[in-house]
Formats: sequence, C-alpha cells, structure tokens
Amino acid sequence: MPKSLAYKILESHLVEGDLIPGKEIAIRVDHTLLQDATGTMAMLEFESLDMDHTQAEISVQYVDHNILQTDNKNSDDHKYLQTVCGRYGIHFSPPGNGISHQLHMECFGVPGKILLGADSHTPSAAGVTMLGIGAGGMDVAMAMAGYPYFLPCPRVLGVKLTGRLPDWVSAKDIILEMLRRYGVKGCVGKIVEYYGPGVSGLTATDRETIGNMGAELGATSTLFPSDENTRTYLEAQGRGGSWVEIHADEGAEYDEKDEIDLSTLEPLIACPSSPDNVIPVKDVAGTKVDQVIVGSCVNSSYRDLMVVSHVLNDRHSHPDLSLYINPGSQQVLENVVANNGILAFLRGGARIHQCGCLGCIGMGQAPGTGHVSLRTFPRNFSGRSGTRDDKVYLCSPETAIASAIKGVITDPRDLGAETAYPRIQDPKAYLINRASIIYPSDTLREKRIIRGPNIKPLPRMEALPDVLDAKVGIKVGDNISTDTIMPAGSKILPLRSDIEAISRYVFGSINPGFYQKAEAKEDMVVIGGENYGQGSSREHAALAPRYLGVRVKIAKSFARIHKANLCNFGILPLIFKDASDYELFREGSNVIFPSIREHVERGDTEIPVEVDGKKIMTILNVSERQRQFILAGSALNYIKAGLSKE
Ligand code: MIC
Ligand code: SF4
Repeated sequence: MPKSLAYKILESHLVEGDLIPGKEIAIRVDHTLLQDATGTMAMLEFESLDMDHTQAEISVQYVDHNILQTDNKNSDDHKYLQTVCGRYGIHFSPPGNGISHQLHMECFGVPGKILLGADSHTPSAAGVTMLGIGAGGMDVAMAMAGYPYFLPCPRVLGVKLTGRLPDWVSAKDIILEMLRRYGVKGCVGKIVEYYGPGVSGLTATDRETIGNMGAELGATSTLFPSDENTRTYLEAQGRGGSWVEIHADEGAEYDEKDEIDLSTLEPLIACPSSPDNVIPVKDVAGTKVDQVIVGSCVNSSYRDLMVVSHVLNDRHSHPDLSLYINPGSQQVLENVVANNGILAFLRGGARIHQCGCLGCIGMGQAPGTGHVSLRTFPRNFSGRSGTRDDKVYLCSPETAIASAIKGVITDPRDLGAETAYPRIQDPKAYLINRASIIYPSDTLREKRIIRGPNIKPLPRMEALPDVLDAKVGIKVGDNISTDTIMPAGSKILPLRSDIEAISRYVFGSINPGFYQKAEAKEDMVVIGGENYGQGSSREHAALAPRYLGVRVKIAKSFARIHKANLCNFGILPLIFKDASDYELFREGSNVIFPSIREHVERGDTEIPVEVDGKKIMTILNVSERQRQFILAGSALNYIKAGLSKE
C-alpha cells in the first residue's frame, strides 16, 4: 500500500507497537532539543537517571527563554546548564545566540530523522523534513538516556497544496487558514502532511512557519517532502551533505484529506485571545495599533525580516506605536546586516532586540493597558504577554509592517501601488558563524557542574494510595492552556528550577490564592472542559500542581503533551464518561475514588467516582506504561525502581 511520508519516517524508527492510529507505539529518537525554561528541570531529571553521556546522536540545550537577567536566577541556571551539558556530551547554545527551533534547523536538522524537543514548537523542524515532536522535559530526559519515545500512533491528515501564493500573502496566512478551518483542537492526535504542486513554491523557512504553528492546531507534528528546496536550504547552510530526498509514495493513503488552493488565500489575522480566532485582515482594518513585534520562533527568519525591512524602506513607523524586531538567530541577524536590512529598521524607528523569545513568553515587551499589540508570534493566549486583559493579534510580517507604517491594522495589499511586494530570495550561501555553540568535548566532561542557589532538588512524589478522598480545588472551562495553569513571564519563568517557589503561581492569573489550598494538606482534583492543557509543553503545569496536592484531573478531553506530563508526574487524567457530569462538580466538592489503586493496577478503563455522594463513571485511557508511572507516583520513581533492580 502506498505510504504517507509520516508513516515512512515512523516505520523506520519503530521500536515497539504497530502503526495503527490511537495504539501506543515507541519510536527511536535521533536528536533531542531542550530550551532553558524546560531544560533545567529536564537536566535535573536526566542527571537522576545516572547516565554517563547522552545516548542521542545529537542533544542540544538552547538558552532562549530566560534571557533577562533581572537577578541571579537566570544566570545561575545558565551556568548550571552550560556545565551540566559539558559533563554529559550535550551541545550548548548560549543566551543571545537565538531561538532553539530556528537554530536547530540552521545547524543540525536532517531530513527523515526524528527530533524530540521539550518545547511544543519542535515541529518547526518540518522546514527540513525532520519529524519534530514536542514533549515534556521528562520524556526528553528519557530519550537522552536512550529510552524510546512512547506516543499514541497519530492519524495522518494529508493537505494538498495547489496554486501559488499571491503577493502580500505568505506562509503565516497558510497556517492561519488551517487554524481557521480546524481550530486549536482540530488536529489533536494527527500529523499534518502537506503535499502537492503548491509545496514547491514554499521555501524551507516558509515550511518552518507552517510546521511551527501546527502546534496551535494541537497536531503531533507536521511534515513536508524533502525536495530541491530542502536541498537548496541545506546547501546554503553549508550542510548540503545532510540532504536526502524523501516524500510520500505516489497515491499515498491518508486518514483524512484536505486541499488549499494557495492562490485564493488572503492576509489573515488571529484576533484576541486564541490562535484560531482567525478572520481576514480587512475585517479589522482601521483598528488603532499601539505595538507591533516581528519575531519569535515563527517569522523571524532572514526572509521575514528582509520583507519587513524592504517594505519599511525609507519610511518611519507610525509615531503612535512601538515597533520591535526580535531576530530568530544570530545568523539571521548577521545575514540581514550583510544585506543592508538593518538601516531601514533604524531609520524606521524600530527597536532591535537580542535573538530570543522575549515578549512571546512575557519576558519584557508587555503592551500597555488596553493597548492593541500586533505580533508575528504563534500564540496569543490571554495574559501571556504579561498584561492582564491584553489584546494580542497574530499576523504575517507583511501585515505587521503595513500596520506599523499606517498606525492601524492594515491589509498589506492596501499599501498602494508605490510599495512593490518584495519577493525576497534566501542567500545562496548564508554567512555562517557557529562559533557561539559549545560543542561537546572530553575536556568539558571533566569539569565540575556548577549549581547556583536557584537549582533546587526535585521534589519527592508518593505512590498512588489505595483510596483517594479529595476536594475539587478549581473548576475551569474549555481550551485552558498550560499558560493559565502555570503562567510564565519575567517574574515566574526564573523559578522553573525551584518547584516549591513556582508552585505559588499555579492558576495565579485566574485564582491567585490557589496555592494556599495546599496548606489544608488535602488531595485535590482539578475539573476541566475540552482540550484541557493545550499550548506549551511545560511539565511544570503538571509537576507544580502535583506538588500542591493535585492527584487527579477530570476533563472532557486533554491535549496530548499535557496528558503525557500528567502521567509522568503521577496525576490521573480521567475523562468524563458522560460529559454532562461536568455540571455536578463545583469548587470544594468532595470527590472519592474508591479502590483507586486496585482499579489502576487491574488495568480498568472505567474508574468509578463519587462526587458529593453521587456515583458517576470516568474513563482512564492511558498506556500500560503510564499506569505504572501513576501507580509509582511518577515516571522517575518507576524508572529508578527498575534501575535499582537491575
Ligand atoms: C511556549 O511557547 O509556550 C514555550 C514557552 O516555548 C513553551 C515551553 C515552556 O513553557 O517552557 C512551549 O511551547 O512548549
Ligand atoms: Fe519561544 Fe515563543 Fe517560540 Fe515558545 S513560542 S519557543 S516562547 S518564541
């Protein structure tokens, strides 16, 4: 049977299981990616697995999130990361060198390989046909220790692209169109595979844009065929030798199919406060804008910045707004400098920032009260910018710069005939400077690991008791993101290596006193709606609530990465058998889980629950391995018990 590209790559990495959608499979991981916000915890977890060296072909630790040094914490963590990487043979990319996803494509990405990253935007690797999958830090730590990665076998959505993008419409508009069609949970459990004649019009960095925001669809990953454009990109990166041609078989079968005629697309925009709140730019044109930011791990490539520079040309941005440029990597910046892109930014009043996540994760660049912020970023969940009740819109670099010039949201096609659409060619050979990356060496392995006061030991986690008698700590609605469960931003992100301290902020934006419930020393239950835990891969959204006493979450459905993180930290992810039972729960309800340990041990999928004396049924849909994690209290407890038996 002709195969999809997704199944070809999965098959060549299959260690356990069969490629049957929904059934658990285990795959070999070639590369691992960590960034600093998830990486400190992941490295502590890796250390506790007692390995001598990373087992992956290439493991890289990037520092891109916590790059504000407002006190000792982030610098302490960076020193720890640099020295621990040296000890275990892991590449280290220092702060300022760029964002993990952009850098991994530039420096390491190889078509046909699998990259497991502790960041939900790891599918950006689609730009070079690498199967990039986002996961929790514990799963990446295990991959570094040589364990395969376990996941439910995805379904494949084949999207045929035809036609060519019109002027002023770019890759961001394609993924916004997908978000308009499918919403933030429409691709949970799927790999989105693009194919067809329209693919050849998309460069590697265009594909990176589409792969990146596939995470917003809830997709497990995104793929494009590896073709001449992939070769051109890798050659321009001085890595032509890594190129291999791979694509789906002729007439490949897909579980679902869709088609986009690129020539019919128009500039689109995601309105506050969800990436799927997508409408045509023209429908909100004229809205006053206060801030425009170009950058983040999506739309921060050479092409994206050069488009902005060319459109700006000799004009100044509108005096009533601030324009920021956050380049994706030092390489992007060097190439934009070498091709005279920077002068237009400076003359146009843009504030050029260091290469990193910055305002995308609330590390500075927060908009003012009631201000409208237009960003080329992947996410606009409420409050993520660092400002309460923020109004963040997501759009292409073309729409961003047109709006920055006019001072109001502007369809870039309305810039007028005097502004020609700049069709930017990527350099035939990028200026390459990889000197900032610290490559593994024997000398580094002998050096001492430096642990500053911000590096705290991992908390202990108890095994699942026989019976759980708990209280509902909080009840939330649909599409609650991990940003809501465990907020980020400049105050909280530096606490990622200190669980006790960070746990004070759990649900902080919607229920600031939540952490005080832990003082009652009672077990807690969280009640959620559909797609609970979407967005960021941060395992702290499981670990910190667990630290506070959350042992069970009952929801209508869970997002993939969060569900895996819950199991890794011994929290039961239960689903309502009858969704209307959601109504029976209120904050403070008494919830009893009779013989819970016995049910989990026996492999039961139906778990009885008593809420305020009323009996209902819930579903536990986890793998055998995940049951063991839950019983042991955490994945780490389970694995360490196994190691000590060996
Ligand atoms: C995000 O975009 O939400 C982050 C910050 O990159 C996260 C990781 C984190 O919370 O550290 C992600 O996407 O996984
Ligand atoms: Fe960084 Fe934002 Fe990308 Fe997350 S989405 S990796 S915070 S730039």
